[in-house]
Amino acid sequence: MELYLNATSPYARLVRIVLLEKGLADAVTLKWCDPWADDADLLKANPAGRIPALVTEEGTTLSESMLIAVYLESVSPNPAMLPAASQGDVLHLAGLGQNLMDAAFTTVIARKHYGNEIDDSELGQRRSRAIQRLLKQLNSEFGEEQQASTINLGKIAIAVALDYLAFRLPEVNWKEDYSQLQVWHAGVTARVSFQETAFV
Ligand SMILES: N[C@@H](CCC(=O)N[C@@H](CS)C(=O)NCC(=O)O)C(=O)O
Repeated sequence: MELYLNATSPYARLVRIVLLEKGLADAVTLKWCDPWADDADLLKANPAGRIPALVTEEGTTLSESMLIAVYLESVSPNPAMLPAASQGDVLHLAGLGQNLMDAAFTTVIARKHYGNEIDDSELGQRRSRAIQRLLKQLNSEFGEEQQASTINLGKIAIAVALDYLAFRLPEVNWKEDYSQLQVWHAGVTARVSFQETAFV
């Protein structure tokens, strides 16, 4: 398999972490690229020009991080990232994580293209409020009952989104405001799969 990616995409990092957790890293060739520069090989694989894009052994290209994660679950069911017994809970968390990722990523890209004043626009304000509401909810959901010893797709999505926030929007300062979440996040990101894929 081949995975088109860069080092700063939270979506590509989620896929890499799933690969590492499943012991599939050696089955994939990493194709580093710049999706914003219309990389020719990436455009051939994924006409949307977005990463992550996974080319399977059969030569089929998959896009969208969550869809790629679902596919990898079928390639290598164990260890399960989407365990059947708790699928509803895991997908609930995966959705919260993906929404946080989207709100943070869109903020970063909007700033890059239109300047920081875009934060004051109607959409910029909506994204900012969504980030705050999501953080509040995640902080309340990750109490002591949530152990960091097991991992799944939902926890991966949330931990990557939180890391991305700290990396690209440090002024949000979520670690200071949400101490419960910070403790949970530190436990998850201590895993080798997170350490090996840290944002740079
Ligand atoms: N919903 C997609 C988002 C993918 C995405 O936005 N990727 C960004 C990089 S982080 C990208 O390739 N952007 C290039 C573009 O939009 O042209 C997923 O989950 O994979």
